[in-house]
Amino acid sequence: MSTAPWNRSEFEHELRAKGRAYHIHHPFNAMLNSGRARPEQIRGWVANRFYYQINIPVKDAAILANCDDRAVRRSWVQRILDHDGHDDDPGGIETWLRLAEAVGLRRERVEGLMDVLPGVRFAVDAYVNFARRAPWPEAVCASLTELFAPEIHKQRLAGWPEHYPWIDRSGLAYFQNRVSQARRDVQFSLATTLERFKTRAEQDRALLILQFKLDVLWQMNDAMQQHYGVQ
Ligand code: AHQ
Repeated sequence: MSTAPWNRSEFEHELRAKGRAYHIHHPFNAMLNSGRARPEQIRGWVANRFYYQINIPVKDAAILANCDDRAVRRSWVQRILDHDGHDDDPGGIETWLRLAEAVGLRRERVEGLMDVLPGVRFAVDAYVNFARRAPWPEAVCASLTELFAPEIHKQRLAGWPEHYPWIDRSGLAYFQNRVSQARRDVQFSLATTLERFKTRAEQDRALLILQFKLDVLWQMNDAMQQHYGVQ
């Protein structure tokens, strides 16, 4: 087996090839985005994904705390602002709560995390704890599942208004915001990963890290499918 490192485009190709395990292909997500979900399944998904959303800035703050590179911190700090909000931008967490209201959930119930399933909680906590302990470039690499995120957000924006006319369209603003934010975020995290994972052993490690994060997202869907069913 070759031990020579991949060149930049080969390494990027290997990272992008992991997309076949992205949760866009999970049966629960396929049900959501093909219009087959019942309102209580959508409400369950929104309430459980809220736990992921509120932990993203916590995860990103862990990366900042571990990062000794000022230029990287200057770029990465934007991710916290995107979710927590700043100035007159309410941020992604508030926008997710507006999605929750649009699907018929009460804010207090969602913020109280009453519906968060054990499998969702454990998967999200595994991601945050990984970011706390891993060298910051490894946690940057884990965020590369967002290579595949614009597609899943565009699927929701294209399909939900027709499939779920009972959801006020303004509630979908989160997905609209993430299409451009994910594209911007991934530019930085991909360049950083291609730059910092140089030997073939490091590149193989990067693929394992990306698989771990793909498993986090997949497990969240497994837990929701088991609890809410899929038809
Ligand atoms: O809304 C999402 C988000 O803000 C992020 C941050 C990023 C990370 O740092 O790991 N990953 C991510 C993702 C978001 N939405 C998911 C979805 O399916 O709506 C996709 C997810 C990702 O691909 O990692």
